[in-house]
Amino acid sequence: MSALPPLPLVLSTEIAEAMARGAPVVALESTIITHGMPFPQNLATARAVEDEVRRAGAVPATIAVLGGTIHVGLEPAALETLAEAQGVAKLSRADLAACIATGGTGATTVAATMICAARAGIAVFATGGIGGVHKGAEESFDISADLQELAQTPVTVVAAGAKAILDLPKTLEVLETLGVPVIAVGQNAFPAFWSRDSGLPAPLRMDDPAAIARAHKMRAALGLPGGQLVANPIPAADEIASGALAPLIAQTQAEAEAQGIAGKSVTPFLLQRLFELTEGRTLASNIALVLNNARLAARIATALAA
Ligand code: PSU
Ligand code: MN
Repeated sequence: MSALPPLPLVLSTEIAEAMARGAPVVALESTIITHGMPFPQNLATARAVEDEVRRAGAVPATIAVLGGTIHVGLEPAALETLAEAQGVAKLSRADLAACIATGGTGATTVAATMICAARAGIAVFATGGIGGVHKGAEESFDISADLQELAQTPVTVVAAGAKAILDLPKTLEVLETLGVPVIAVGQNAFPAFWSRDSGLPAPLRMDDPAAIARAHKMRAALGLPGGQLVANPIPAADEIASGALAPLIAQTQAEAEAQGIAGKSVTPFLLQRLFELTEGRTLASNIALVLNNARLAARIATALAA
């Protein structure tokens, strides 16, 4: 085989500077912007999350592939273009190299953002909720590549648990099988994205960001690949009681099946339908929990950098 091509990865000026002085940096994904929220709330949220990371003393690095180059840290104009664009590709582990090789543009999921963050030397990443094992996976085999990525790539991901549209017991089982630490913060229960309590105990609990940072380093010292899932419950004021959502989740699930929605389209379809059915309440909660995760991720990144 001939020599490997150089990886087209550029850091924004702000991120390059931050990395050079060892400042805490928090990676942010772009699929939540292009596929997870409607315009214009997606753009407002992306900006607010960056501001929240800054206020908490770290530097935000939103990641996307633009014209065949991985961008770590998006200029404001690029963020705006991405938020307004239609039909942007959703990139996971399987799509990333092909998109770059063909000069394409795409938004990175949790899995792809972890890969790009790790290549850029960023260890902490904040998002809303990770992908997981879908309900009915015993038939559909729909299990997000995010779970495998947590097993392989050394990034600590702060999320409000996994989305309640998923089969949470199976998601926790797969994470255990893959050896991914699942760490609840401030409570014993595993959170369920829009609700604080999934009714399932989290395998681990750590309330101190510095302890989470030490555990991240200890995995590296042990020579273990992979990252950690930090499960940060949505603030109480912003949660939607799980009982209220369950019938709507069942309804959207049935609609997805009836319409033959499969593969990458499943998660965006379910999120969009729940947003419609709750008249925007799921979106308001989603925004609140991402901001909350950005704050915690900044504290973990700060402890790691110290
Ligand atoms: N969290 C959100 N909204 C989202 C997602 C996560 O609050 O839109 C995205 C993430 O990018 C995650 C992806 O990686 O959904 C999971 O998609 P899939 O189930 O197809 O792997
Ligand atoms: Mn899937």
